[in-house]
Order: sequence, then C-alpha cells, then structure tokens
Amino acid sequence: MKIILSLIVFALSIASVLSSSYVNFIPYEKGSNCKGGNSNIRGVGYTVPVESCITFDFFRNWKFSLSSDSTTVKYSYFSNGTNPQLECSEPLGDAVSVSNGECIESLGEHYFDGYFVPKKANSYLVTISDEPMYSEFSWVNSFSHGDGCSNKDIVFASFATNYTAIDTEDQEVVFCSQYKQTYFRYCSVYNGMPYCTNEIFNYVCLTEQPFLDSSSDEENLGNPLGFYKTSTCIGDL
Ligand SMILES: *[C@@H]1O[C@H](CO)[C@@H](O)[C@H](O)[C@H]1NC(C)=O
Ligand SMILES: CC(=O)N[C@H]1CO[C@H](CO)[C@@H](O)[C@@H]1O
Repeated sequence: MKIILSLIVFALSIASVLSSSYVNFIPYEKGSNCKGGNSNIRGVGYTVPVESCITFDFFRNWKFSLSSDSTTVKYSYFSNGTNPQLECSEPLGDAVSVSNGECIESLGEHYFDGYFVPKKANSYLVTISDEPMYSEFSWVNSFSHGDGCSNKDIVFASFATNYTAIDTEDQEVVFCSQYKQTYFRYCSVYNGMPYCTNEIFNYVCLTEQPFLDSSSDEENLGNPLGFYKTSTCIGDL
C-alpha cells in the first residue's frame, strides 16, 4: 500500500513538472553581452523546468521557481552536506533572480552539472520557453521522463557547442562529427610525446536514476517510472 501510495505521489509530482515551462541558459562568449548571433554562442548551457528541485548527484540540489507573470525565474542552491539526498527546503545563500532576455555574467557559485564544467567562463542569455531550447549544432546531454525520450519530457539538459573544452586534468573537448555523433577528444603527453584520442560518446535513451523532486520513499523505489538519459548531437549538420 505504501508503495502504491508513493507511486501515485511520484506520478503527480512528475505531472506538475511536465506541465511547466523551462528556463534556458544559452552560453555566450564572455564579454559579448550575449549579442552577435551564432558566432558568439560558445560553451556549455543548461535547460531546466521551472517549479522543480533537481540534482545530478543528490549532494548539490537546486530549486527553480517562476514568477506569476512568467518573466522571472528564481533559483537557490541546496546541499545536504555529505548525505546524498534530493532536498530543497533550506537554501544556502541568497536566491538568484534572472529574467527572460537578460544576459548574466555567471550562474553564481555553482554549476548545475558538476560533471560537465567548461574550461572557459561564459556569459548566459536567459530565456523562458515552453520547450527546452538549445543552441544549434550542439551536443545535448538530456534527462527525460516518459515513454521513450521525447523533447517534451525533458527534466534537465546540459549542452555544449562544438569543440567546447571541459575543465579536467586532461585536455578534453567535446565535439560533433559530421554524422551527428558525439565524441570526446582527450589530449595528453606520453613519454614526452603529445598525443590525442577520440572516443565516441553517444547514448540514446538509456535508463537513469530519477533525480527530480521526490521523497526518500520515492528515491528508494529506484527507477519505476522510466527516467532516461540521452547524449547526442542536434542541429542540421
Ligand atoms: C566540430 O569541430 C570539429 C573540429 O574542429 C570539426 O571537425 C567538425 O566538423 C565540427 N562539427 C560540426 C558539426 O561543425
Ligand atoms: C548535514 C545535514 O544537514 N544533514 C541532514 C541531511 O538530511 C537528513 C535527512 O533529512 C538529516 O537527518 C541530516 O541531518
């Protein structure tokens, strides 16, 4: 009975997330003031449904909420110390407020996707939309919920424009081939000789742990309702 009840609650919390809008952070070259069109769109961006509590790792959590006139989104950072859980009740620090069409110089102290931090800082054009928005010709790493992996079911996405350098010890860039496949290119030094390797990095609709608003009961259910991850290239390459 308890399981059935929490399944219902879980389904409801998903339904409320899916009906909401998205806030998108489109990455621009630092100093461009988010102007200059496609040639200044560069780096790592993010798309999140508003009215959601999200996490990648259950350590660093964010909550997003939309103003009643749908022009502003506030987000706060939450952390439960070393205890992994999805929890958005006591924010650390002040909420950040961003408006549709605004160009912001940083996301605040923390990146939403700690696994994928760009080497170079970006400015971000904030947009609020009914569907997730990505820059064209980007690699998109999206998490969705539902049957299959529809664009409408996305509960979080990070994306990167072609040849974005990632902040790791190795020289690492992500790029899209002409066949729309994602690659990571690693460059390093071996026996004094520099060398690079390309590794394909495509995932289509893989099962993934749920990571949106849920009680600990729901977390314990694992993945009963179909959360998926897709990493792929988009745009007319
Ligand atoms: C991405 O960049 C790489 C390296 O410069 C290039 O070979 C490739 O064609 C680019 N992909 C697209 C879709 O432009
Ligand atoms: C450090 C910290 O605040 N830990 C809390 C995380 O959440 C659990 C469950 O609510 C609490 O018991 C911990 O005290």
